[in-house]
Order: sequence, then structure tokens, then C-alpha cells
Amino acid sequence: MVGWLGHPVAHEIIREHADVVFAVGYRFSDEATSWWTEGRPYVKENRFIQLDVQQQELAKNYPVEAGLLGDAAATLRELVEALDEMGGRPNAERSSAWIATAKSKFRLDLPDAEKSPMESMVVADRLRALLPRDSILSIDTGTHAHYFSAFYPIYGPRRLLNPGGWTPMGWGPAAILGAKLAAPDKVFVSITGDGGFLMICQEIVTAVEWRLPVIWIVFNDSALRAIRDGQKEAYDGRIIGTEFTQSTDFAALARSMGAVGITVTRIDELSGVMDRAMTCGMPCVVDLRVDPDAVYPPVAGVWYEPSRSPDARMPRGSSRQWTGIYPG
Ligand SMILES: Cc1ncc(C[n+]2csc(CCOP(=O)(O)OP(=O)(O)O)c2C)c(N)n1
Ligand SMILES: [Mg+2]
Repeated sequence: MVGWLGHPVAHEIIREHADVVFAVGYRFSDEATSWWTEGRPYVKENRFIQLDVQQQELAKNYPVEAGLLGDAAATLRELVEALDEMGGRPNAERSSAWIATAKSKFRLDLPDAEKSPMESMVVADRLRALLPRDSILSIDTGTHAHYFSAFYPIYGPRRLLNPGGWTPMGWGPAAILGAKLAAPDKVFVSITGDGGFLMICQEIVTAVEWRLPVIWIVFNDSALRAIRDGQKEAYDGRIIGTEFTQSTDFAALARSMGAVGITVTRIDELSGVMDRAMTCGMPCVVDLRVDPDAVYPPVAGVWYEPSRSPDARMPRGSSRQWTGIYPG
């Protein structure tokens, strides 16, 4: 992903090394461009080819060298054929080597796995290994979501459902029900914060009534962390109303509504719990006790609220620009 929750390596490739950016079905939206902020990731020097099925998207937000109107799969097939007729990609070996290097840079240094409450980055990493490759995730709004949008690998289209730039809390835990109805044989997981889930947790009852075996994974840090951390940055460490004095037992809440509820306090419990969640045939809430100060994931974009002045754009997480890690 690039933009507000973009990975530093992806940003560096675009900003400093891309001869041309080929955008396929990509709208250059607010969230995906850090609200069109220079360098996060796009810069004036970038040149774009944009392929989209809707004409009005072409060059809507950024000027393009070439706009291609068409179905992505069909158009890409034709382009590959045309390239083959021209004798293949020039510099193919060099660019393949680059891609291999870039992929290796996406590996993370994970924080302490043994800790309790747990490190969210470790949880996200383990979940990728435990969930099927074609499982479908919805994320919600808040810090918990950043661990997934920033570096959780997605292996196919429409497998990460994202509330986008308006970031409405509670969207992810509810959206997962509609998604499950559309593809009943897949594993559906809602990644949500405790604050967001509290806004919409009555939908557990809907899932029980409709017999929809979805899994909600609640990153329970007893805080509205995204806002709390913003307060700390803006007000010299002071916070107000963003740490809960009363925590919620989401497993008990789930059981009170007829669903399965499981609490996880240590990472070594996660594998068994996910097995149970995926095989119980019932809606299931997994209450994960995570550290409200868990190590932040590497993101290199900025968030911008339109009412704030451009000077007040807030870098969160890693604001480092990560330059110079590739050979020229
Ligand atoms: C409906 C709604 N209200 C308020 C906000 C502002 N907001 C963004 S993130 C956040 C906190 C989210 O808390 P939680 O779900 O616990 O996630 P965490 O950041 O703790 O991981 C708030 C209040 C919002 N995006 N949507
Ligand atoms: Mg929270």
C-alpha cells in the first residue's frame, strides 16, 4: 500500500527510482496519496500511465502521460503481447533483481513476541501464517488497522476491505457480514479496535440470527489509541478521554449474544484459538489483549484533515523518509 499508511520502501521506490508509475485501477484517492502531499509518495518528477475502466478517473487527480481506458485484465494481456512482439522488456533482468531486493526489504524486525499484553505487530505477523491465503479481512479505523494496511501481505484482489479516507469507525466489523453473505465458503475476519467494536458490537446478534460464522478479532488496548497518540503529539504528552478506565470483556459480551467468545493474552495461544474460531461454525469474537503502547508499524505517509492547515499535516509512526537503500 502507498499513501497515508504506505510502506516506506514502496514510497522510496516511487519517489526516487521509478522511471514511470503504471497505475492500474487506482484512483489516486486522498488516503492513497497522503491527501496529495508531495513526497508521500508522489513527487512532481513522477510520470504516470493510468489504466482504468472509468474514463472520468483518468488524469482526475494527477496529470498522466498516457491514459488507457479499458478492462484491467484484458488491457494488460494485450500490453504483454505487444511487449513480447517488441522483443520483451528492456532491462528485464535488472528490474527483476530490483523487485527481489525490494521484497526482501519488506521483512520486519518484530518486537518481543513473549510479552503480555501482546505486541500488535507480532499478532499481525502470526495471523498471516494462520489464516488461509484467500481469507478476506476487513479493517476498521485506528492504530490496530495500520498493522494490516502497512505490511500484512494480501494475495489477491478484494481481500482487504478498507473504510478508506473518511475512516468511519464501526464500518469494518459490520461490513464483514455483508461480505460473508456474498462468499459463504471463505474465511472472513474483521480486524477491529475496542473503540470501534463498541460502536457496532450489537451486530454480533445479527450474525447469530443469520448464522454467519464470521470472526471478529478485537485489538483490545483499553484506549482510542489513534486519537490518544495524536493528543500526546499535539499537546505535549497530555491526553483527555482516550484511555478507558473501564475495559470491556469482549468474550463475555459475545457469549451474552449467543456467539463464541475467546480471550487471548499470550501469543502462543493464538494458533489454537484461530483453529477453534475457524471450525466452530459460529460467529466468534476473539478478544486480544494488546499493549496500548505496542511498537508502531513502519508507515511513511501523512494524515491530513481538510480543516487543518497544510503545515499541520501530521506524520505518525515512522516519519523517516528512508532514502538511499537501493543502488541506482
Ligand atoms: C465514527 C467515528 N468517530 C470518531 C472517529 C475518530 N477516530 C479515529 S480512530 C479513533 C480511535 C479508534 O479506537 P479503537 O477502535 O480502539 O482503535 P485503536 O486506535 O485503539 O487501535 C477515533 C475516535 C472516527 N474515525 N469515526
Ligand atoms: Mg483501542
